Amino acid sequence: MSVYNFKDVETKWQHKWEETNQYKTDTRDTSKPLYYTLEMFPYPSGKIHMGHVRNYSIGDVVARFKKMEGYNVLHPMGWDSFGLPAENAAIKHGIHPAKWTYENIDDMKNQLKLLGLSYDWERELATSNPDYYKFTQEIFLKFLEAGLAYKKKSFVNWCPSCETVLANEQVVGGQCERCDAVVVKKELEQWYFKTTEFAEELLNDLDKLEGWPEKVKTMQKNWIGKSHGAEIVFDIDGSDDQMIVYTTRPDTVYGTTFMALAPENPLVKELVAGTEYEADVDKFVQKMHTQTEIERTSTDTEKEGMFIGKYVINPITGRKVPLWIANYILMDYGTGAIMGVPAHDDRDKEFATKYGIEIIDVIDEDGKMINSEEFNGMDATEAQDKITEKLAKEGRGKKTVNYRLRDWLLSRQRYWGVPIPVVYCEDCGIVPVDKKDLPVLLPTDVEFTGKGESPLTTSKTFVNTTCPKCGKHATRDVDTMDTFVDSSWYFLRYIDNKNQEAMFDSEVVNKWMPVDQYIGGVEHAIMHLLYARFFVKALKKVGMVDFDEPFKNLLTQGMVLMDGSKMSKSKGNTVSPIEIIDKYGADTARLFVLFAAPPERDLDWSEQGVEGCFRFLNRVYRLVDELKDIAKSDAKVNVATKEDKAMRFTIHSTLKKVTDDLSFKFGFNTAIASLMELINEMYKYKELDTRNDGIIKEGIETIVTILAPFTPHVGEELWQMIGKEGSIFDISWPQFDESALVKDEVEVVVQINGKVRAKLSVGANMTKEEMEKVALENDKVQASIGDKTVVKVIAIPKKLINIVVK
Ligand code: ANZ
Ligand code: ZN
Repeated sequence: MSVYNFKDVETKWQHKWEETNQYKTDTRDTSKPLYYTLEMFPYPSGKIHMGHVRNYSIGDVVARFKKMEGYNVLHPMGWDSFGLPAENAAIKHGIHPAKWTYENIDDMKNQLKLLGLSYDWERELATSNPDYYKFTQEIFLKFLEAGLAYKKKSFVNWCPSCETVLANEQVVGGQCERCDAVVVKKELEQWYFKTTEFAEELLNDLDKLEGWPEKVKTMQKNWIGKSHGAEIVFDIDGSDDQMIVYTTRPDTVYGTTFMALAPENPLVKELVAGTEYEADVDKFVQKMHTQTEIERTSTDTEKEGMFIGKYVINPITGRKVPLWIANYILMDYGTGAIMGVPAHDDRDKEFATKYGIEIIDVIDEDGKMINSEEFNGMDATEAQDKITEKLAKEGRGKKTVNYRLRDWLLSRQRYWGVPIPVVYCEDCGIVPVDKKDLPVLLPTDVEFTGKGESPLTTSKTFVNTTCPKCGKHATRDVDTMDTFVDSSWYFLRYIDNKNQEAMFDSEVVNKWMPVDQYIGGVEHAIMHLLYARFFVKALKKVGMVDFDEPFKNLLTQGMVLMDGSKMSKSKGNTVSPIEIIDKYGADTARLFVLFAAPPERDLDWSEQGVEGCFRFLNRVYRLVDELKDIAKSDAKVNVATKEDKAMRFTIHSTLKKVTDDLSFKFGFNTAIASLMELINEMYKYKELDTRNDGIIKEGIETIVTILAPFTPHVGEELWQMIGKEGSIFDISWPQFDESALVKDEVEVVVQINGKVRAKLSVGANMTKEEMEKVALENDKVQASIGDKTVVKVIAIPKKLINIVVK
């Protein structure tokens, strides 16, 4: 008898898999159907956490099951290895970001390997490697050429005390996260990707994504934020300037009692130049720079504004109303200007009430127009169109749609990211670097002071270069790309990661994409998933791919909770996966995260739960160990007794259920639960004197096969223990035996004069005559008949026996 020694078992099989290259995938082999399963790649923080264990265990079951189902499975892993933490480590501890990153990758890779995941490590990539970011730069150039990348002035958060640019997340309540100084805005020229060009497609194609959770699609939909409305043109009194507003409510135009501009609207400067309002407006605009957009538009934030000395003429009524600037008007939404209708807009009402501005109702409680001249009495919904038409006729407005989605600001004033491959030449302006000169390498002679606009400006070797067009002196862009750029195309590179000539072979990529199953955290519902969708659409536009969407099916797994709250470093309530693996083994850790909750739900961590899984694996191990000789024999299935029949029924119905659970839904927990029942039945069956060795053999083989995708090391070990050669993951997923699922006995109803009087269990193949006989002999039936006379008996096989009495 041997005992389950998980350490030996796991080391043994991990080595074996590596030796035999068990998980290597040839992406050019299209002889089998293709299946691409992918888990979101991690940021190399240095340590895996339970969220990773859960994410990757789910993906691993999918990969192993699909492989056994006969697919050529692609299941890669890599590193999202550019980003701020590496740079912060450099500032804090003086370690170079590259050293910090690559050491973390090594550590984390070793930890991941302990989990026994079926990755093809030959496809590993790291976005910070020049042979990856070379192509990130190439994509940037393609987008630039196609007009999908452009440069524009915009504001960044600047901490005057740290003298550095801050990411939005580093600004808390208008203050610097590090030193509490008030953050100001600084205007810089920055690069954008034109995500808005695909706003409509990004919205409409959500309907095609049937394999995505509704909640994620709704979040994206809201983020894109399409609205229908009108643009209305107002004249500014005593000025040649006009003011265009975007409104979703043209029906309320008669109720306009003030107009307002975003403080940053360039029109503001122009209008107040040289007036008594100039100084105060300037102050107000400065103040606005200490509030984030979210704060400015939050309903909790007090509305603030000032009159700027001008009046605006309502194109439909001819009425003059005062022009204000207001904190809640954003520059980059609509036209950066509004018509204020306090009677029907809450924000406007709050503003008007505070500043004593008039309020005019233009719609009554029944939704009918009032105070609106010729439109009075009309339904407001109808008036929306009618008023827009009237304005359009006079050249004063038009129907429009508007999106909340903005273009993607990708410049970051950071070091540890992809250099933007353009140079600035005094004569030629912005000049793209030649493709043959890629990658533009990140220099290493950079100082990490935590100060200044962009660390790359401190490199002596990087900044100065020559213009690819005219050969004269030029300077490089000193910003790097947002790391979301890196993660927007990594799934394409995996398919052809060794390609040095091209980012990928489009022909192969077109065959494998879209990813069949993508798995990751719901925190990526908007940014990453939307950016990746944009990338695919943009790459299609520049002719690199022929599909529209990156991810066919998406699973967003729930969080791992500890006593009901999220496990997190800051809460100090984390459980180290490595400690768990050390104590119970990777198979137990995997089994627990798969068994404790359905994948899309949050999971409560419980050490008892882990112990339970460990005991279960021991129980399976003992069972197989005890019965291994029978399993090795060539015993044949022979169904002689009721118990034989029942055992086979359990074996095959479990197989059927698990196959269903794995094929059509992520029913890992229910699959494991039914496997546990099968094992209980097996424990009972083996004790019978009449047990059949063929059925035992069949049962053991089925148990080991079902278990293998969940706990692959134990799976392999038990497979070998019962005398099988080669890896269990090279066999085909077994088919259940339909005939074993046919029951011998069926339940039939006995009716007397139409009323149900008894239920009987009878042989499924009984004839009508046999059924009649059994029914009439039954005690209950006899009692019901009493002294009445049986007139007629009608039997319907497998269903019922109807007895007519008088
Ligand atoms: C007049 C009006 C009357 C409005 C009314 C609403 C209700 P959604 O639906 O989110 O697209 N708006 C327009 N541009 C703005 C900007 N740059 N900053 C802040 N608010 C802006 O919102 C469209 C509405 O938001 C527009 O319709 C406008 O106010 C305001 F009873 O115009 B409305
Ligand atoms: Zn030049």
